[in-house]
Amino acid sequence: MNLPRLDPASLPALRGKGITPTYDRGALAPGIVHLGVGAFARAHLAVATEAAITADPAHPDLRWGIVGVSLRQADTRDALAPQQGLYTVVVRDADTAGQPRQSLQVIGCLTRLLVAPESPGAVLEALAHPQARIASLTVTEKGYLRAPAGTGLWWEHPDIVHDLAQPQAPRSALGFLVHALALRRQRGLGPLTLMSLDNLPSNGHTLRGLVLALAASVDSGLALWIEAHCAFPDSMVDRIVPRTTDEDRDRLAQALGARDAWPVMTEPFIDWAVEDRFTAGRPAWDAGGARFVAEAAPWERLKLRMVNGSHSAIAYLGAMAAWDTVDRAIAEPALRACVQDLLRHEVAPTLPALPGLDVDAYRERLLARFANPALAHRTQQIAMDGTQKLPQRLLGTVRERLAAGAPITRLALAVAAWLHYLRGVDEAHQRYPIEDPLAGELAALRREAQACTSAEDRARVFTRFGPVFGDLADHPVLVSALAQALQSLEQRGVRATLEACD
Ligand code: CS2
Repeated sequence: MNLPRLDPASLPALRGKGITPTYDRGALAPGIVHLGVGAFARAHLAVATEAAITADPAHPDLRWGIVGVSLRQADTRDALAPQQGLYTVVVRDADTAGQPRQSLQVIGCLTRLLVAPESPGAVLEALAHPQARIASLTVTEKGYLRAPAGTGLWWEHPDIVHDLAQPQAPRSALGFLVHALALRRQRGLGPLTLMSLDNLPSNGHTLRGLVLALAASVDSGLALWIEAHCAFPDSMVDRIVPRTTDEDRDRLAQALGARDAWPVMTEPFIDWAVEDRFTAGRPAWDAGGARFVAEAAPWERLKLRMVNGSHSAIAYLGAMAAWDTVDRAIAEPALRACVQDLLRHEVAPTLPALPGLDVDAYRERLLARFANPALAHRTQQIAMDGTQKLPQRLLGTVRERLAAGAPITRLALAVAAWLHYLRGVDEAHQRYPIEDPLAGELAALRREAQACTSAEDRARVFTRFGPVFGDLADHPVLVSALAQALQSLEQRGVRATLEACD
């Protein structure tokens, strides 16, 4: 069927009522500059911002248009420029009878798209725009350029070296932020709120440390100015947003009555706990599911350990067993039981009590989210970048459990599943690449481990990998738990290992 492209002209004819923007998009100010305008930000930040703009439909708050910046690829801009930034959020799940259902919303607040490598100057100017108030980031764990074996900035990283030499044309998110703040200061403009929306513990605090370190090496006065004037609220973000497929696009076109080249697929659930510390105002994001909290770190810990920790466990076990998607994997009774026990007995006891939180209900709702059959979230997608994810998702919990003398059987199985995954071939003999910024180091580590004859020695070698295990190197209880899990995965496979998990 010959359907029109989604764009401002096609809006009036779209199927479905009340799914398109009602305010004057052309009047939106460029108040938010978002670095890393991938699927997650478009299904989370932009959805909450759209709700905030229209919280009072009679008086839309037009301060909050989003300028989306891609730091590497041009694909998002190429797809969305012909649509003038319009795209569809497709919320999918199944009804009580198991029938798939979906609801659609066309988002209007993404008003401009930039590709940093093509026009770094335009990105700096967007951040230095007098009407910009917030710079937000979803650049993934590896985008923060933290030193592999430490907590500070990775000074030797080629992008940092480049950004110090080329202030007019940075490459990294940190480089753009620091050099744009220098421009704002020079021009006598106000400061920005810098808001990380990535799955990192104390993400605002972490961002602050990195920005201040880089700024201090550019100009110590700049670092002092940023410290005194910019805010870095911590936030916990939660929404499952799988990669969009061609089939998703085709299905959406039929439902919408227009072709959208760059829609996002997500679940009904959305959560966002963000500290209410904004230096130049903020949208009423609570109209779109956000909660303003005094301290976000405990919510981040809950989310990283429960949601992301179990997600990574499912991803590695599922990928090895050739269970392609999260819902397929969690439908395996032995995997579900193992994840449930991991959450209940090994993760939950390490969590702080939080006002209004019923951790059992949180866990059961999480398992229902994972079981959503309409998302088809690929285990291989979640499996990428393990070195960047495991420390905050699983190893912090391991560390605390070990210090308390508490059992770590299932946590060790999850970590061992990652180590096992590094062999690059699943139980159905399918090969896959190891996508990780430290892939070279991991390949060398695996070679070293494979040269050992006992599982115990192999596990010991793995624990000496500083960027992931840090001070847990050679920990005897961890080594023995990992050795047992690794041996079972290697010899008996995922299913039998899970079935034997008591
Ligand atoms: C996932 C997350 O890809 C991953 O690593 O664990 O993207 C996860 O879907 C979100 O954090 C859920 O909020």
